[in-house]
Amino acid sequence: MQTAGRIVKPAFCRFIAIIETIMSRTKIYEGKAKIIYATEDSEIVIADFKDDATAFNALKRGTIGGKGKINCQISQVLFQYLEQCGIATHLIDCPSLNQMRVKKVKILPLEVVVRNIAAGSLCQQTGLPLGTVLAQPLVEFYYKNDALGDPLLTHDRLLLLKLATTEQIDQLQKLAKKCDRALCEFFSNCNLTLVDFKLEFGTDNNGQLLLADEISPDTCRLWDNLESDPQNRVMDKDRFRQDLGKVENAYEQVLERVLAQSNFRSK
Ligand code: ADP
Ligand code: AIR
Ligand code: ASP
Repeated sequence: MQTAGRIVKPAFCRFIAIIETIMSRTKIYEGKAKIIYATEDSEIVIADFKDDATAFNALKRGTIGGKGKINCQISQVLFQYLEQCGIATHLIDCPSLNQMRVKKVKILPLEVVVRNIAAGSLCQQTGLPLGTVLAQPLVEFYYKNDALGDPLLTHDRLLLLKLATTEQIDQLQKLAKKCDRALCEFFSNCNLTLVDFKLEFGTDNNGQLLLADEISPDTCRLWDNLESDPQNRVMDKDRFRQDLGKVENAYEQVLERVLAQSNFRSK
């Protein structure tokens, strides 16, 4: 019996350990740019940043070498900075260069876009010339729904679809503008202009609204202040969208400047 116990116990423990490892790495969701894994704590998930790149609602697909590690590090610095500015985010820490431990949230199916300068779909849909400086930041809500092509929402459509209450819309607008002010200042110190960007928010188990997902060259338009050429100045996913080349270089350059700025701020 004793011999059997000695044999059974370690084998059983190994079995439990394997199950625990598998459980702790259960893939909850795989998206276009990240994989979300469960952890042993039901309130925490791991966001694994991939090198995969898509554009135009995944009509265009490719790979940007090193993007996962770059976007994860940039997002970490920016979330830490926004926390210092009083904005609650989902960030906990980064166990590796392309993995972020975050508070699990229920994502609001909204893409909150803030624009400082006309570019992208704003130009296509309104005819405003590229580069027009907006008198004040424009906050827009898009329905986060790939099947529908992420359509632009009006205030009344948000209410109609019960995507947010009037109070939540107001709160999200204020938060988005606060993020914009803080990020414009941060990027300006990196010699980058924040043209526009997309945010995602979610609610945690206590119902608290947290800034989630990522903030990176995949989700921001960033123009290099040291470049006047309209193509050379592009430092974000537009290089991939528009086949401008040197995509990896641009992402690496943004990371370098963001890290330099974060080191400067922490001194
Ligand atoms: P997509 O779903 O658009 O393809 P990603 O590939 O970036 O995007 O996948 C990451 C998914 O994880 C997104 O759907 C995003 O809304 C979601 N997400 C981001 N942060 C959290 C979080 N803290 N908790 C749960 N889900 C999150
Ligand atoms: N964005 C919107 N959906 C996904 C992303 N990444 C970001 C773009 C751009 C901003 O939102 O990267 O910074 C506005 O995009 P658009 O296409 O509406 O002009
Ligand atoms: N994120 C969307 C996509 O991957 C839109 C874009 O970035 O162009 O298709």
